[in-house]
Amino acid sequence: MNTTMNTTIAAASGLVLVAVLSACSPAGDDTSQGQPPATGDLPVVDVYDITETPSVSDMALDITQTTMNLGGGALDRYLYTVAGDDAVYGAGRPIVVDAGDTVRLTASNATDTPTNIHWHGMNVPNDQDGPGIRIEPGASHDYEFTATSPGTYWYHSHERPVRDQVDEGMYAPIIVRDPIDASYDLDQVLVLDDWMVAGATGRTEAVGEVDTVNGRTGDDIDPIEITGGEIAKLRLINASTARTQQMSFPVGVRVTHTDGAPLVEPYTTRELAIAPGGRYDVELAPTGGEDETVTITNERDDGMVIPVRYTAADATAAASPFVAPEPTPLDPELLTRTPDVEMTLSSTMGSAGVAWTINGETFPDAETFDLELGTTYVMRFRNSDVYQLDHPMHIHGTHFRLLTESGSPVAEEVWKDTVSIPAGMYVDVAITFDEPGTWMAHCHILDHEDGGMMTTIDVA
Ligand SMILES: [Cu+2]
Repeated sequence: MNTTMNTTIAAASGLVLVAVLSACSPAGDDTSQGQPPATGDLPVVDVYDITETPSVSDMALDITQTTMNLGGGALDRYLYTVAGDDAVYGAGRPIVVDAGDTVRLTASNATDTPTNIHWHGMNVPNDQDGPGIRIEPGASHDYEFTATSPGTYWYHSHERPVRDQVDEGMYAPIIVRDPIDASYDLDQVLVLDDWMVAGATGRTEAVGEVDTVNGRTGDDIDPIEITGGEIAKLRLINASTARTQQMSFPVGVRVTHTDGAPLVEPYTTRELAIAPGGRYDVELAPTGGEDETVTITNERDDGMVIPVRYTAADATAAASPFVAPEPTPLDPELLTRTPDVEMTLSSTMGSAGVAWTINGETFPDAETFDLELGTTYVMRFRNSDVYQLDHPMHIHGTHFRLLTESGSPVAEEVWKDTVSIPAGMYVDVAITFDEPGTWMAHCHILDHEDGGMMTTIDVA
């Protein structure tokens, strides 16, 4: 694996040239009269292109209900938005701040259901984390915390049933910028999701049939525009409540961050499997002598297609501004230690449908854990689910380091807040909490979380 700072990614030769789109009309603002706004009618300004977006740390957020056209159907959904703002945020209002900023946000609940906000992946004080707060309809709540670590995060409801709230749109990106991010020619957030417009396609989970990128679908998905010699930072967020997004890139992209955490050893790939709740930051720096439009796609034949419009230039590939962190020493004892905490993930058929369990019980009856502040523990997630489903486990309040997968050491230093536990496998992680409080641990397939696959870790 290449660790040189200025590694660049050249376009693979032999790329199939997709017809270059000419005279492409911008996303229209000619809303059909009498119809709810279609996602294609969202403003021409791409609010998820944050290259020039100023950092704003004091803000008001309205949690609203609205109707949109999506994939040919009218969709009732929730929306994180701003009162009086003309922009329609198809994937919620992005928050963009600088590392070290104190975020002050007043969230007003204009929906008819209680809700709250969880800052997924962000190390915030326990009383700001979300699950312990309830914002009643018509009420508001002030959140305040310091955005300590730069990275790609998202914020979403953690009010049960969490699946209903998140699946129907109670989420948005929150980006904590590193000063070096200003060196990218393009800084683009890509929120991936699927929506149930006609109905669910999943067996036991809410899997929608309409795939979206930043709340748009089909031909309405904004293209990524890039010229030879430029370098883009793409921040991929999987907001799907149940589906792992299997992303394919037209050229190699360089992965710099997992779940907001910088990689000691960035790597180049053309495939990324992003579990629900997970994020990857990648760099795209194509070169080549001909204009062409290629696509970033997911695994579905009729899924998301993100056009990449490449303009040729007589330029060498751009150097990456990314600076990899120094490796964190790993105590080898952690690799062989009997786990301090073990969570066995499974499911049983109960009278009310499938019960999703941790150590044989469902939340709030599942085994809880008492851990000491600042102590490093080995935590094992064992997937014994008879349904042979992967379970992406998310821990609040900290990141953890991957140690082993079914006993095999993870070769690279990787930190995550959400890790997919493949069916029949077990994954050991090293975890240290630096903030006291009661923290949630749960599957981020939110049907499973609501169905019981959640517990708490008390840190003192
Ligand atoms: Cu699960």
